[in-house]
Parts: sequence; C-alpha cells; structure tokens
Amino acid sequence: MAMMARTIRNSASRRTMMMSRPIFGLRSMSSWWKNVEPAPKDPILGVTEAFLADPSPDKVNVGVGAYRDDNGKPVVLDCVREAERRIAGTSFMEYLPMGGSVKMVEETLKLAYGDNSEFIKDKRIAAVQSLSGTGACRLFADFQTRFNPGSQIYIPVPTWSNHHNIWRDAQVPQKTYHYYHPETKGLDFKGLMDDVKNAPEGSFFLLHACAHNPTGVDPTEEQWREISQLFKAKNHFAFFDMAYQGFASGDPARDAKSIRIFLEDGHHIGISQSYAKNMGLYGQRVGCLSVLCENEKQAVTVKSQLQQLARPMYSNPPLHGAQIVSTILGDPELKSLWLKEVKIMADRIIGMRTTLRESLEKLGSPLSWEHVTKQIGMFCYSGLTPEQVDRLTSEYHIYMTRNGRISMAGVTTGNVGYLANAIHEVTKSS
Ligand code: PLA
Repeated sequence: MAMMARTIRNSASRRTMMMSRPIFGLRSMSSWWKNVEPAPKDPILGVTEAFLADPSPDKVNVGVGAYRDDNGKPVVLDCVREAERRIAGTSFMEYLPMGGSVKMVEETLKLAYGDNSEFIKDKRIAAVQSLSGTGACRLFADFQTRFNPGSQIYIPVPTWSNHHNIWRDAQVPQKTYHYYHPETKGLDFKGLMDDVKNAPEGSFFLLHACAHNPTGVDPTEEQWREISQLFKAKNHFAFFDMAYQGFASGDPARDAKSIRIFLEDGHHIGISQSYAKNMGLYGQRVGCLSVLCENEKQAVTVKSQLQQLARPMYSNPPLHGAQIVSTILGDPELKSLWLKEVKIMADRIIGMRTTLRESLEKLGSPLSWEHVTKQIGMFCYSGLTPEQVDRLTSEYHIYMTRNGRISMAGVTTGNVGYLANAIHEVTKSS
C-alpha cells in the first residue's frame, strides 16, 4: 500500500516535472512578463473605452476633447478636404528629415511668434515637427533632462493629466503651482504669483498658453503681463503648451497673446503647438516644438540636439498631416478658410455653453452655473464631484472624466437637454 502510494506520488511528480520542463521553451516564454501588473486606466482615454463598450442608445461622450458638429459627428474641415485634394496627385511617400517638414514648421512658427516676428527673421528659433502636442511636450521634457539634469518642472494644479506622465517618464521631478480657485471657480492669481515668487531662481514652469485644460480659466492680459514680469525677476523659464490655439477666442492670433507678451519682455521660451484640435487633425499627429535661443548659432545647435533625441525614438515624424498643414497655411485662400472654420468651431462651443447654463437654470437648479459661460475653450470644469460623475455614467450613460470636466465640444443641440437634466438630477440635493 505504502509502495503503491509512493509509486503514484513518484509518477505524479514525474508528470509535474515533465510538465514543468521547458518543452519547446513554452514555460520560460510565458514567465518573461509575470511581474507585469496591469496599468491603471488613463483618466481621459479610458473614458472613451468605457463609452465605446456601452450599448445604450442614449449614451453621450463628453470625455475626450474631440470636436463634434451639432449632429455629434466628427468633423473634417473643408480646408483640410481641399488640401487633401491638392496633395492627392503627388503620392509622396519619402521620409521627412528628422526635424520634419521645414515648410510646415516655418508656417507653424508664424502662428505662435507672429507673421513678422524678428525672431523668425533672425533665425533664433530651434524648431522641429513633433508628434502632435504630446510629442512636443515629451521631446522638450527629454531635452530639459538631458541638458539641464536635476532641474524640476512646475506644473499647474490642476492640469491635463498627461503632463504628469510626460515629465515623469522623462525623469524630471515635478513641483506644482496654484492655479485654480475651487470656490470662485476662477484663477487663484495670488496663489500662482506666490508660487512663482517662492520657486528657486531659474525654475522651469509649464504654462497653458490659452484655453487652460481642464479648467477653462485663463489669466487676463494684465495678469499675463504681471506673470511675465515676475518670471523675469526670477529668471524662470516658461514652457508654453498651446494645444488649443483658436479655441479660446476663435482667433489664433488673439489666443497667442500670452506668448507675445513673454516675447515682448525678452524671455527665451519654449512652445508646444498642436494641430489636433484647431485643424481637426487628431490622428495625423502634427505639431511643433520650438525653443527660442540667443542667436542663430545656438538655434542650429539646439535643433541638432532635438533631432538627435527624435532619431532613436521615432526617427522622423509623419508626412501626410504635415503636408496638409503646409498646404493650408501656405495658401492665403485656404488659410482664411481655416480661420473661418476655427471660428465656427469655437462659436458652436460658446453657444452650447449658453444653452447648457440656461437649461440648468430653467430646470430650477439651486446651484450657480455662471462658470459654464465664463470659462473658455473646449472644456467646462463643472464642479461635479467624482461621485456625481459616477452617477451620470451609471444612471444616464453620460461619460466624462471624474474630475467633473465636460468636453463642451461633445455637447450638441440634440443632447444638451438630456445632459442638463441628468446634471440637475445628480446635483439638486447638494
Ligand atoms: N496639451 C494639452 C493641454 C492637451 O489638452 C492635449 C490633448 C495635448 C497637449 C495633446 O494633444 P495632441 O497630442 O493630440 O496634440 N488633450 C485631450 C486629448 C484633447 C488627450 O488627453 O490626449 C484631452 O481630452 O484632454
């Protein structure tokens, strides 16, 4: 009996041994990644995933900042269609240079620095085409850590969630500065200025050039002037993330005011630009990183290093979107069509702000919704709590980020009433 048991045990352990032997290398292959834990869901793009998985016909996505027309459909701008028609015959499939399309970059710099910028004329700007705004921020963060190791970045509270990921992955330590005042639902100007003052001389600051994400709250022109003066006194470096040029006022030149003020004051700044939103080129990944240098020689050197950072990461940026942008901006007629279309997008959002606020007021909401129309750009920082957002999703199939940010670009005549009613239901007892 004991022998039999031993035999069974032995054959069982032989079987286990055989199974655990790395036949065809299977076991060792499957164990390579056993320590990998699932990544947390992205707070913005995770919302889109959940929205897509919801079969409800009532569902509404006001999560990601992607513009929709009044029928809730994604938009291809007429200027983009025309540019595509013009470049269609060329079938150009070559690599772009490491720094991207020179023509696209030239046109893009004019939007940020001004058509007649002396810095462009003097060739003082090191600039490369980037993988949209995210790529521009990441390239800058990598540049910062390579050539200013040990430096930190000051990031506003709150900010676009991916800013934290970008500078974290580039190994740049992060500090925060005050920006938003929850009670006034406006700018915490005093907190901001105190933090700028108290930061060590020569610190790096990330600033949203316009249409701050997620709050929709921007400093006034006068406040920008004061911020710029204080940056000067403290010798801080300003890095502007300009992902929404045109979406704040409807006019790209006006939205670059913050940058122009810093330029007038003689700052050497960095800028991230993106065509995702203002040209609707989300998936084309077209953007630009620029760094204003002391002189042409330094700009050439800095550009060579930016290219050197790009080369082992993605070698060179994509071509098609860059061709669309340079075709539009290089042709006065197409450019003015683009400016008209940017204004149409911005105005539709402004109109929806008014309708959303009025609808909530008509429903007899006991809360103030003044901030819905006061804030600007693509987002409304509604003040909804994470629990209220969860209720909107579970009871009404309305999807938004848990910080209460509503992408106004997803609000339409067709869904604004439904949205207002749901917001009223989850907030009326608070
Ligand atoms: N900077 C800010 C402040 C942004 O809000 C976004 C996009 C980007 C940069 C990057 O955009 P790009 O790389 O596509 O040019 N923010 C979106 C999308 C619209 C996202 O999270 O990626 C948002 O919903 O917040």
